[in-house]
Amino acid sequence: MYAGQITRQQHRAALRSTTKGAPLMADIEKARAAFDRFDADGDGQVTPEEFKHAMAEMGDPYVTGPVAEAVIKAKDTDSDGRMSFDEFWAALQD
Ligand SMILES: [Ca+2]
Ligand SMILES: [Ca+2]
Repeated sequence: MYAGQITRQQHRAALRSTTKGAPLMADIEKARAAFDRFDADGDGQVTPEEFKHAMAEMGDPYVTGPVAEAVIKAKDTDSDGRMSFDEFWAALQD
């Protein structure tokens, strides 16, 4: 029965590592790469201006200033007018 206890613990540990809340490392790296593409000056915050430029470079010139602002505002949970990686990541989890 000692072995059974160990198995139960291992089982619980395995469950923990695959819970929905625990993102895969590859997902974070992918999100980080996407975020870095927006964050042109690399300060860890994406401004509406940076977002607009990035979208234009990716072939979408129709994202105007007000549109970019609305997109950033929708993800900007601490309302500082810019999107941090945490806010970007949270938006991806929806
Ligand atoms: Ca920036
Ligand atoms: Ca923010």
